[in-house]
Amino acid sequence: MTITITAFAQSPDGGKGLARDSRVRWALAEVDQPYDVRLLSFKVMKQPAHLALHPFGQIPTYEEGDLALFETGAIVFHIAERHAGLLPDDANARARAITWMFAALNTVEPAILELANAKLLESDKPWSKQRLPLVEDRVRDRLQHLSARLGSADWLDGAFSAGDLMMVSVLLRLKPSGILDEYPNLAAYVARGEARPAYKRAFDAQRAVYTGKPATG
Ligand SMILES: N[C@@H](CCC(=O)N[C@@H](CS)C(=O)NCC(=O)O)C(=O)O
Repeated sequence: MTITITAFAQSPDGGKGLARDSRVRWALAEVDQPYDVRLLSFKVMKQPAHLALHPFGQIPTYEEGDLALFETGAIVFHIAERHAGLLPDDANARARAITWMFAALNTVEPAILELANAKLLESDKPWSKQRLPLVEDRVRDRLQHLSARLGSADWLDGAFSAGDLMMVSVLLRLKPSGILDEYPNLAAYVARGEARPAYKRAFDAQRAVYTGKPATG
């Protein structure tokens, strides 16, 4: 059955791989599933046809036959459940990998998004300079704990899993800030994720939207 995802026709990051379709593309590449991409303008994302797929008018969405999903956590989880390679077979290890997906999305990503918003949307506010260090320190707090848990391991819990895919995806947004480099094991962890052939395929596929090549995986 054909899988179709949605992505920005014009991503604010210009193809740096930070739009959240990238993590879905990465999951599909890891399990070797082809997919089509429907590119949407910001205007179309807020219109009824897309709102029927995504109640908040965002990307990405995922369609497969009569199944339509939104939220990258749910989408990557669905892909990982349906195809071997992203979740361990052992039930407890599987539950732990799923836990890391939630940790990435619920515990680490909010602090990182707050920092991105502080820089992008609040830099002209009179209180911005005072607030920024507080927001950065909240990110550091999360990274410090994550760094301590990862230690010298390659991945968060044994073999690479959907938990790592989600955590690396979330951490990637920090690269330009320099904060990630304060935690060399986390910087190396992200680099390991980016070095995976499936990540590279996904990155190139989202980048192709800007270089004029076909936007399919
Ligand atoms: N929690 C959602 C967040 C989705 C999200 O924020 N999508 C962004 C693109 S990365 C978007 O569509 N932004 C445009 C908007 O909100 O209008 C997920 O993980 O899927």
